[in-house]
Amino acid sequence: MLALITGATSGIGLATAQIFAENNIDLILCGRRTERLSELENQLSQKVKVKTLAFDVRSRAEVQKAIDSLPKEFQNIDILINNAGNAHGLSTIQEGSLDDWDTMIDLNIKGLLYVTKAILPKLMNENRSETNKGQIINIGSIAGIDSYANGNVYCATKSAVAMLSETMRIDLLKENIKVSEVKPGLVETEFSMVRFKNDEDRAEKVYQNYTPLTAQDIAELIYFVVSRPAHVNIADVLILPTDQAKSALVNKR
Ligand code: NDP
Ligand code: 8X3
Repeated sequence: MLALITGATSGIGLATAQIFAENNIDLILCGRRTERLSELENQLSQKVKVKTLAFDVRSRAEVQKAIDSLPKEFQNIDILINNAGNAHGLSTIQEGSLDDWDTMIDLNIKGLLYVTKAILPKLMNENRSETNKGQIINIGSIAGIDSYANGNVYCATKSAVAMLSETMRIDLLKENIKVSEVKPGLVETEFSMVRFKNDEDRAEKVYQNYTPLTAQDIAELIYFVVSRPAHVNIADVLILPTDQAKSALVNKR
């Protein structure tokens, strides 16, 4: 089995790369931070075959060039984890930054589409049989189904991921490809550092006084989803910290 993971340099993508390697899944690891990609390659290539690709998912040209550069042994991709994504800013619609909005739309929606489009010819491999399904897992969010104050554009991008996951499942029904969406609640990663533009105090507060999910929790779920038998598709999962009931309802002590 060979998986391509976007956003493998931190958080959920990194934890997923590690759990896949422990379970003998070869890896194509993507992100922009090349040093982190090299470190990961050194670490995980002790266990499985690893290829790294540094590109910005917002650039159609970079995405296509990176995928076209894959050597023959990394062409037959079985699993695509569309994980690269972030929130940028947390403001009302009247105060939000157009640059942040562009970044989120380009990253969370268009980036997911560019990568999917470039990988699909490889997933729709003619050697696929009824027992050898391809699989796409899109990382959405509770934010895509449950809005919160100041979440506007981030929530909208994750809502788009939810609808794209459903419609991709319809379009790929006859192609032997499963499509799943995993929607996490609050997970402690670099997500809030990115959202708050490296304001450490603000980022830390997001995860204080309750127990958030870890990236490992999400990676374990993703591995569960990819390790089901061919006839089972875990199509849509919401995973929350026990201390969270809705986007904006957290049992803080
Ligand atoms: P992190 O900030 O830890 O990881 C984000 C990853 O995305 C990094 O590997 C980063 O790599 C990559 N990335 C960001 N921008 C780009 C870009 N332009 N091109 C290519 N790669 C990019 O956050 P998480 O692990 O938490 O987030 C992963 C996914 O989970 C996202 O889709 C997020 O929306 C979703 N999610 C997160 C939740 C949370 O509470 N943390 C909850 C629900 C969903 P690099 O910078 O090297 O490019
Ligand atoms: C990330 C979780 O609540 O910050 O999708 O939107 S939240």
